[in-house]
Amino acid sequence: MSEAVLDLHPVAGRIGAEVRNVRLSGSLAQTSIDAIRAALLQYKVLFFRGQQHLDDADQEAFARRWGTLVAHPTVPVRNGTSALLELDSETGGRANSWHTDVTFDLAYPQVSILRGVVIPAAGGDTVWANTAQAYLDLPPALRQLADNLWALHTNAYDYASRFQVNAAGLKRYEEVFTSTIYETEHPVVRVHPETGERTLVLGHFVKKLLGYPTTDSEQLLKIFDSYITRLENTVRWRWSVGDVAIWDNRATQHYAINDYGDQHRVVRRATIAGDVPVSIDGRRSVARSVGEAATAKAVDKAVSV
Ligand SMILES: O=C(O)CCC(=O)C(=O)O
Ligand SMILES: [Fe+2]
Repeated sequence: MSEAVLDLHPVAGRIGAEVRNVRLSGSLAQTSIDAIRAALLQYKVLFFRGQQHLDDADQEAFARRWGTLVAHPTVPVRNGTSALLELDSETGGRANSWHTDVTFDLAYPQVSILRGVVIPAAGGDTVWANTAQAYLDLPPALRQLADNLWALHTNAYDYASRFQVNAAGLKRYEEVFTSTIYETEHPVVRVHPETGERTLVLGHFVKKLLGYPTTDSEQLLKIFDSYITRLENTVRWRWSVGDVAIWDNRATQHYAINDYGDQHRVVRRATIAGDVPVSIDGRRSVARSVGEAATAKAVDKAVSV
């Protein structure tokens, strides 16, 4: 069934659409799920207002319609749920850094489904960027360069240098989440398994570009990141309680704006298992090492999402 059955309202010019008149649930008709998936592939992120009827179990039941629900690899699931990740501003859950979810994992999630539970009176918007359009925006010579690049993604990096994490928060997460280190090599350009589009696979889990000295890698990454996050390539969502955002995690990055101070904000995420990325020349991503790292510092919830 085509997306024509959906009441679709594009939000920004290049990414994002609101879907009206749908009541999300685990028992939606398959034709509706198919139409929502088709719209998601086109718009990359979809927004549904007024879904206050969803509780945690309902969110998980809806998420299961998309595939296999997967828990975050290192952050404990929310109590009473099978796989929900809660981001609570009072316990450090502020993802104010551009990323694609869980790219330190080999087959990182295909789709994330986020529900607004407690939303500040002002602030706390989330922004998504279109990584397929960013690829197309590259000048041909840069595109050619990207086509041949691979990057090392990891959940272990010096996050304190990149985020405004206070000392108490840092210590708490180091104590609580000292855990498994993941390292994965992904192509910088992957072929989307459903649309065939080429998308850039970068974001804050990238440690470096393979084959380049660190300083060169940093400079090249800055160039590619600038194409991903330019404002024309993004959509910004002003949350209300009960809103649900669904994004194609293979074709987007996102950033949760941390501009709401001490106001409380809680969102809960379900993620759907993805597949191993494939480069344009048919090579699959490679997991370098997955194991216990006794001396490794834990990765905090805010920055490991
Ligand atoms: O807090 C948000 O709006 C987004 C957080 C995030 O990065 C995620 O849920 O994956
Ligand atoms: Fe995220």
